[in-house]
Amino acid sequence: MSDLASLKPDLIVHGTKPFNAEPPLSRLRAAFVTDVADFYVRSHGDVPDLDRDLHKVRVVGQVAAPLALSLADLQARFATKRVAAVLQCAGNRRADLQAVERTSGDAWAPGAIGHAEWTGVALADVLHAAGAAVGAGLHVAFEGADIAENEGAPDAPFGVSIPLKKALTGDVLLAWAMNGAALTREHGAPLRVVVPGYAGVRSTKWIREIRVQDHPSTAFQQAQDYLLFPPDMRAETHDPSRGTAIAEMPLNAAICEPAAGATLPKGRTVVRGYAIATDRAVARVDVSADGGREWRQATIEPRGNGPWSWTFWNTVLDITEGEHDLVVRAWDAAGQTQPARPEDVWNFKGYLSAAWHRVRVMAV
Ligand SMILES: Nc1nc2c(c(=O)[nH]1)N[C@H]1C(S)=C(S)[C@@H](COP(=O)(O)O)O[C@H]1N2
Ligand SMILES: [Mo]
Repeated sequence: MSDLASLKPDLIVHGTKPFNAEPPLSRLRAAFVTDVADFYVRSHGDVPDLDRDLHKVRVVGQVAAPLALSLADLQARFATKRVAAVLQCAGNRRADLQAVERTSGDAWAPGAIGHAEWTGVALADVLHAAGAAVGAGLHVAFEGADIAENEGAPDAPFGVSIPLKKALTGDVLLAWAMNGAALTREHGAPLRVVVPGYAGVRSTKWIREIRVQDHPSTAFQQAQDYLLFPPDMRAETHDPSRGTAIAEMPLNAAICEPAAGATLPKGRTVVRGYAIATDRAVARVDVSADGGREWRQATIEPRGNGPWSWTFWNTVLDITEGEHDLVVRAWDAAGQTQPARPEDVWNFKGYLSAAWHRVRVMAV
């Protein structure tokens, strides 16, 4: 694992085995397309070592013609497609929920997110070539070549699923490159799934099997782990039937600069961050310098956003001497905004942490 840490020397490491790490927020905000070196890593087990030429992905289940495709087969048989998309962990910003009450999982700051240009083929094209069944209740299950370490359950191959309807949208990719370069091992080499708009967990790395079936994946990640639970549920009373499988990510925003706990000179202070509304547009970003009593509107930076990109925003606040709670909240094109308090969205697994983001600073 030390090799991964050395490839990503600036990341904040949550765990080394498996390697789980996120960039400091100033680095995350430094580029609209996140450098691979600054892109968070979230793995559930050891990184498998797959041969780029020999590895094949199987397409099976409710298909007329099962396939086994190497990377070269995919590149030769299907049109190459590029999609700019944010990938974010369902546990992004868990630290804010953890501050309310203990949750299971790593206390991610707002850096378990990144925006990349993915190159691959449309999963829809591959499913069509396999003669996949079509039907409203069908699902596409993904299995990785890694063995996930499952809390309270035996280790098993990583597995998740998405509805067939989502798989056929054309923007779901089998990707072999990130920002124009071959995927690195920790990001899923030689091939991964990218499901724009969905929690990162659905974007299966080291993909080895794609199965069309009439039910969601029964693997641990899908059936038991990545579920949003009501607030009364605890690890001891864990009942998967009371959870909702996490798919689309909620509206969210974070202040990347200044950093939490920073001491700054009083006066004009540049505040910068990101916002994301899944497939809706971010319509407005409000920033407060007094804990959320008064708000001003940040400037939304025009970047030629694709539908799955994030939004960068900035503003300048005039900050007086003393301690200040800087706060951000975004609004989407449907006029919805984020919940004010992490208390209101707390869940014991610490997922979908999307309350107003607060950063306490001291001006001198
Ligand atoms: N095979 C496999 N795919 C996986 C995972 C994994 O552990 N194994 N982790 C998932 C989770 S929870 C996230 S958030 C993203 C992280 O992708 P990244 O490490 O490339 O940032 O990969 C997803 N795909
Ligand atoms: Mo994740």
